Amino acid sequence: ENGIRMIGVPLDLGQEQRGVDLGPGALRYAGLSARLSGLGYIVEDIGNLAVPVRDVLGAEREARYLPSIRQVCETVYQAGRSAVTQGFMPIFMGGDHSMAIGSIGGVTDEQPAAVIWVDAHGDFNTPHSSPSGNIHGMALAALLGEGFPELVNVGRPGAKLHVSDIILIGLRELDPEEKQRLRASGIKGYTMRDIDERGMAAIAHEALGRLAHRTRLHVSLDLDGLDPLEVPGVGTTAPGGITYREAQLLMEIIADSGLLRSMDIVEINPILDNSNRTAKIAVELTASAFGASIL
Ligand code: LYS
Repeated sequence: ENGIRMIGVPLDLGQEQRGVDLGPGALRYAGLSARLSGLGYIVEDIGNLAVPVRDVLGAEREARYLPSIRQVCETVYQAGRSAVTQGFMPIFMGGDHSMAIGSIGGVTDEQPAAVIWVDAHGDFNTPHSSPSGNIHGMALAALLGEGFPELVNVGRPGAKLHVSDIILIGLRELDPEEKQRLRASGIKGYTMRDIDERGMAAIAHEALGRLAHRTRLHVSLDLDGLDPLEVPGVGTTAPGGITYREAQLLMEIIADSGLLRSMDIVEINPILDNSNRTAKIAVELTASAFGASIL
């Protein structure tokens, strides 16, 4: 595949903060398309998928917007599946992280893929374990077959990933029950302590080694995995995150693997940002993941 397809998903229903629906525009204004075509890719941007506007969904609020999120994830799934079938590498521009239920489902429709999930959080809550009820904190659990059946069964019935297909990097903020669930799951997660002690290069190489049973890699990049001092434009900040340099190194090592086939860029909230800095950094990280190098 030498074509990249950009897919906007202005979904903000998985959490409470307004503004994350503006993420796709922020990435476009930061020059994502031009940056990738400058690397030699054919890039097409299919615009934004249809997402219901929160302001007209009053009655769904009690249900945490579950019906609408399910519907959007179905649409994202089909867009991801079509992109892969047509030989494109999709980049899903969020939107909040609940979108990944559709994107990762869609790109694994025909063939399995491994996933590197960069995040401060585990997104491993179920409706029972979640203290907030926000569905963006349940996305990974749904992909592994747990939680709302409406989300587990998006696109095709059941889990979309095996425990061994997924690696979390950047963890530092887990809810009490979520922490227990994650430990019991057997999912490999690298915490900030791991990164501090061992360095990002060692962790990136080890993570890719653990995922070597798959020939295709999806990166799910939640910008809150980075340090909020560097990327202030996110809704659920946690201090002490991945530095810009560490994130660049991770993306460059991912590029070296030659396995990257699809990506999510989620949780950018331009309203909370300084002059679109977060989207600009996201564009640079995406370029590195797709092969940009300094020299
Ligand atoms: N763990 C928290 C929750 O479930 C935060 C999730 C943040 C996801 N970006 O609400």
